[in-house]
Order: sequence, then structure tokens, then C-alpha cells
Amino acid sequence: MHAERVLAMLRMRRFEEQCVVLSKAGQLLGHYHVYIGQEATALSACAALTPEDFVFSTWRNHGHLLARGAAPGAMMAEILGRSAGYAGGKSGTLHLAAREFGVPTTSALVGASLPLATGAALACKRRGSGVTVAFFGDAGLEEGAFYEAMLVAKVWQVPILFVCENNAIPPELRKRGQYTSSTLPAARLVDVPLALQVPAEAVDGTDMEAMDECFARLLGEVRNGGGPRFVEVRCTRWPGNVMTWPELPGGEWQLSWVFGGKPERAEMADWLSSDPLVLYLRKALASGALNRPQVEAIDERARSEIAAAVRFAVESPYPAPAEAYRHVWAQGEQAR
Ligand SMILES: Cc1ncc(C[n+]2csc(CCOP(=O)(O)OP(=O)(O)O)c2C)c(N)n1
Ligand SMILES: [Mg+2]
Repeated sequence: MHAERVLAMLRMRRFEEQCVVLSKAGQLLGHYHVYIGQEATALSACAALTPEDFVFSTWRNHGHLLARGAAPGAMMAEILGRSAGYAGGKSGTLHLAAREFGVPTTSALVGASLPLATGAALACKRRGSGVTVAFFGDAGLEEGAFYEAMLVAKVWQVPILFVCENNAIPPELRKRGQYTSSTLPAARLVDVPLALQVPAEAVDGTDMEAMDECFARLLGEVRNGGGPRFVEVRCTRWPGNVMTWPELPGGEWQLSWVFGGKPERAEMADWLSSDPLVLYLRKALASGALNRPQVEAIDERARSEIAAAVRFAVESPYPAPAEAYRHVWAQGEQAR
């Protein structure tokens, strides 16, 4: 269990570090976002899902797809706009999706996937099985689509879990159990869904065990016909998420930081106390569930998997120009 989770988290982190490297090298073109520092949330939530369940996400979607089991190679190919990608290179990172893993679509528009997710949850209710998880950022609560989706989900009692990933919590406020919002009059995010009678709670996004308990319980309630639930996952923005293009502050994440080594950059050193990967590894090491050579071997495996994914992506050709006109309209079987 511990080794699997560590491998999954490291796979996500090494994958996205390579996105930064490829962007700097001119291979990943345009705007993109990474999920570094939030990996435990996707893993913990998706651990409570079955293959028939649906997941919806945003521009920060890489971790959600990997947590659903999507292939790093086909994902990277899509992100680089190559034909071997999940959408033949047409969606890129901002709309990355993999239907075969229960991720029908993701959206770069704040709040836009929430009504779609609610529709998928209605489909689950009608067919009598499955649930939907909608991952979105804290800014989603500033969009009308959020209120519409939440209201419809509640009135129709559809099986959906709204997972608001609040990555805006500065470490000093985390210690005091407080947080801020620039535009919401509600002092606590959970007060918003509670006003619509949707049960809501907050969980620490750096604590995998707390999240495992929370997601298993809430998804159990949703699955058993309890109607929608809302959870605010509190995490702290990774210092590499700067402006439009992410940076790797001080280079790649180092395993030595788990064992007391200090990053050169002060902002990284501060942030490590909010890094779910560091915290999970320290706990696993302290309890004896894993030892250092095991963790080193897991990291080596994650690195080589991701190196293979990058090779696969880079070797895939760009789509032929004529492909631009395919998949624009539903045809034949698809249209029925
Ligand atoms: C409807 C809409 N308005 C504005 C934007 C520009 N925009 C992109 S990301 C973002 C902030 C999103 O913040 P949050 O939901 O907290 O997610 P995070 O990026 O922090 O994960 C904004 C305003 C957009 N993509 N869509
Ligand atoms: Mg945010």
C-alpha cells in the first residue's frame, strides 16, 4: 500500500517536472499548469472509485488522469500535441481527457466542468450505478456555474462529490486553522454549499490518511443515495506555480529533502512542511513501512517510467493537417 502510493505520487511529480523541462526546451508549447503539491488529493479520492465512476477536472488535470490510471506516455503525447495522445494531439494539456479511464472531459474555463459533472451524475442515477467526482479550484466558487450545478445536484439528489481543491492556504494561516478569500463574503468556503443544504466539510490536503478516511466515507454516502457532498481540500500553493509558466524552484524535487537535506531556495524549504509527498514519506519511514533504499528504488522506477513516457511522446509525429477536420462533428454511429 505505502510503496504503491509513493510510486503513484512520484510518478505524478516526475511527470510534471518533465513538463517544465519540455516547456523550457520549446517542446511543450503554450500555457499549462501542474498539480505539484496536490498529488495526494487525486490519489486518495480516486482510490475510492471504481472503473465505471466519472471524474471531471480543470486545467490542472494531469494528476487526476494519472490517478485514474491513464498512461503517462499517451498523456505526454497529448500535452505535446502529438498524434499518439489521447485526443490525437488536439486537446493538449488544458482539455486533456481519457474516456476509457472515466474522465470524459476537462475544461480550462473556471467552473465550466461542474454542470457537465452534474449531468454525468444524473446519468449515473438513471442507470442505477456509479458516482461522479468533480475536482475544481477555489476560484470555482466565484462562478455562476458552480451555484447552478450545486443547486441542481441537490434538488435532483444526484450522486456527485464536489472536491474543491483550495490551494490558496498560506502556511502561517494553515497553522492557525484560518484562510482567506479575496472575493467570497463567506469566511468559510463550506458555508457556501451548506447554505444550499449540501453537507460540506474540510480536510487537510497534506494528510493522506485523513483524506482516505474522508473520501471513503463521503463517497460511500454518495454511492448509497445520499445525494451530493462537498469537500474543501486545504493545500498550500507550490512555489513553482508562478504566473503563467511554472518554474522548478532550485531544480527537481530531491529525495534527500525527506531525510533532512535543505533546498537552497528559501521558499521551497518553507513549502516542504506543506508537501504531501514529503509528509507521507516521512511517516512511512518513521513507522518502518518503508526504508530509504526502498524509497530510492521507487523513485528510480518513477523516473524511468516517465523517461519512457517522454520518449514515447517525442517519437510520436504531429497530427497530419487533414486531421484538423476530423472529430469536429459527430458522424455515423456517434451521431445516434
Ligand atoms: C471563466 C474563466 N475566467 C477566468 C479564467 C482565467 N483563469 C485561469 S485559472 C484562474 C484561477 C483559477 O483559480 P482556482 O480555481 O483557485 O484554481 P488553481 O489554478 O488555483 O488550481 C483564472 C481566473 C478562466 N480560465 N476561465
Ligand atoms: Mg486555487
